[in-house]
Amino acid sequence: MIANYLHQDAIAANDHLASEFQAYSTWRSNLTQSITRLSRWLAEQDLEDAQTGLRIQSLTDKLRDDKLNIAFVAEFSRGKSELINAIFFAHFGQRILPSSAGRTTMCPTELLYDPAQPPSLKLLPIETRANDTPTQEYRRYQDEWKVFPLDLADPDSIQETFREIGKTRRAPIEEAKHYGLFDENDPDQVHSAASGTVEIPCWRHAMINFPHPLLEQGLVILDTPGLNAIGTEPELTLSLLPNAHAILFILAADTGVTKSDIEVWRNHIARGQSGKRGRLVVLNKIDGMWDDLKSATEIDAEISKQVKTTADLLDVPARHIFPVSAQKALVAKVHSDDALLEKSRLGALEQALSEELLPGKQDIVRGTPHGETEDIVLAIRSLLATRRSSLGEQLAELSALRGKNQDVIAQMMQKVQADKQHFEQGLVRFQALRSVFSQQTNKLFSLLGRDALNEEILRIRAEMEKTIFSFGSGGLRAIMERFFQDTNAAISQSAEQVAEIQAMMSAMYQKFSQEHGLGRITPPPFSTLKYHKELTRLEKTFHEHFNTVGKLLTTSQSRITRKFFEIVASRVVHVFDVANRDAEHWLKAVMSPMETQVREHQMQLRRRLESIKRIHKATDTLEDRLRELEEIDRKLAAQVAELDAKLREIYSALNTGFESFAGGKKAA
Ligand SMILES: Nc1nc2c(ncn2[C@@H]2O[C@H](COP(=O)(O)OP(=O)(O)OP(=O)(O)O)[C@@H](O)[C@H]2O)c(=O)[nH]1
Ligand SMILES: [Mg+2]
Repeated sequence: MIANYLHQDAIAANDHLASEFQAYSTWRSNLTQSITRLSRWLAEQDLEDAQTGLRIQSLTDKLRDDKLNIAFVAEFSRGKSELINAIFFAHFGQRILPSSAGRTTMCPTELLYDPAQPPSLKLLPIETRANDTPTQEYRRYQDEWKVFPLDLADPDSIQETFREIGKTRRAPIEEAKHYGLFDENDPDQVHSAASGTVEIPCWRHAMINFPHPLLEQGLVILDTPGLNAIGTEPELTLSLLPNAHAILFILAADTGVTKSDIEVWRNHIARGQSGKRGRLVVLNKIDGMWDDLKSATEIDAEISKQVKTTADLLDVPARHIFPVSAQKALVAKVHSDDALLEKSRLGALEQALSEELLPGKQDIVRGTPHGETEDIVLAIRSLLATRRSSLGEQLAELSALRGKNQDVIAQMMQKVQADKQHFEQGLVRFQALRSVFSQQTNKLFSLLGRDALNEEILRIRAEMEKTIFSFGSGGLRAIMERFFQDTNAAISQSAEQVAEIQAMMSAMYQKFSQEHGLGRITPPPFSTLKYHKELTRLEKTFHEHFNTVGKLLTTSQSRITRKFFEIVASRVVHVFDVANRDAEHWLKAVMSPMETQVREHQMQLRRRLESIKRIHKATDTLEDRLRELEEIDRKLAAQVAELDAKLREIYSALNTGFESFAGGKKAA
């Protein structure tokens, strides 16, 4: 029975999100195919060097692993889990994610699908919070997770297994403090800990591997526990939420906008650096306002009024707020009750979600293949152009020999030989340049490398340890400021190094083009701005953290601050890793066209010399040789035309998607 649910057809035809997602996946796979065709053709034509091959490979890998992240964020009990059930899992005919009054979801829960793994629920024990290792790191160590297999043929057992996510236990106060889960300044917590124990979640993070059609296509759903709780993983704020392509913030009509809702909104969502794109506000539980004694118009007016109030409180336009009833929508979908589904207003939210999410995501995804394929094609085209132009020179040279005597031919031979020698002298300079280049590259990598950064992190850790009992945030704040200054400085210095390499290569390109007629190439630009930006963002989060904890730190706040630092540090390491990889690619892109051109030029000189020698010795007739060269030129011209056609094909794959999205929107 379940097998049916997993099938595409099981998704209601009017499900906007599903159909838009399908269009997006098709777009992505068409694009991948056209890039693969280019790569195959280049290989057939013997035009694909190792670097081009790698670039195309990493491009298609990226397109295949492309994920789309949606996060559901709110205070507890606003209906996050119920809304996920209604939007994504209604076709199961029951409530898949546990949803109930009070705190239900006790740890961040990711739903995704990796076909390489069997369907399962994986849980990371809360005890792992005793050390400062971020959850992200634990993803690499599978044996730290407790795995529950899922029997897809049995929804009841799945439901039962998922209840594990909400498990809690009572732990001694000391233990809870150790995990950063107890705050002695919170009167509620102190009150409930009268017995010397407190209730803590059993798990720190949950991952659900589940073959849902949307998850199969790369959707990742993040359900979060009520976010304003002590012990919220800093990782949510620092990496999971900023990486989400869309965030749904959920309020409940029965509670209205409470003080803690506003805190969650401010701390986790509104401050998002990348504009307000993909942020949707949901006003859930509007069914509480349905009243048989009132007319539909009266009810609508009341809902509109609450939407308006909410919009004012959050400072967002009213049209960005979607009143729904998640619970009634789930019931309606399960019982195929169209009237109720309409009344639940879930359709409008689903449509907005797909319109916000997919085109925005498509824009991001589109950027890379566009630039990359254009670069690759340009490099190959310039290679072909060099071949053609030197062929042209050869043709002109040989044509000029028509009707000339042996002496003239001999003179010509000497001239080509002289050219060859001159170029070989130039090559000595090229080799010298290469060795300077590799020295400069080493300098660049020592600035961006892990070693220096790791040392810095160790140093900061030790300094934090020293200040931890001074109970003031001032010392820690100063330490963190230093950390960000140092890391920013390393990036700035690497930018200077990059500029030096760039200037040197430009000069070399210019010289080779003037002296030996090689094609003019401008080394591609390299900007370090995005790394600075990411560091600034991390630093800002840290400042906000200090602002919320205040001047005096309790021991548990110090502990949290330390954990916070570990997450920030691991993000900074990530920034440096990315910078390293980018720099490596850039260096290749700077050096390899030069290498290719030099190699080509050398080959052409050899061929030129060879053909004149043959004519000189009368082994070939001049006319035969000219015809041969003309034939080669025709083939080159055909290659250029074919290459351009392949690029056009990729462009059209890139753009077709856009039209189909626009069409989808109109149809919806
Ligand atoms: N009347 C009504 N109740 C709802 C609606 N959506 C959710 N609920 C109820 O609200 C309660 C909380 O829902 P959950 O889905 O568990 O809320 P949550 O935001 O996931 O809460 P936590 O997991 O505790 O953070 C449950 O009892 C739901 O049945 C709705 O649209 N209308
Ligand atoms: Mg929940």
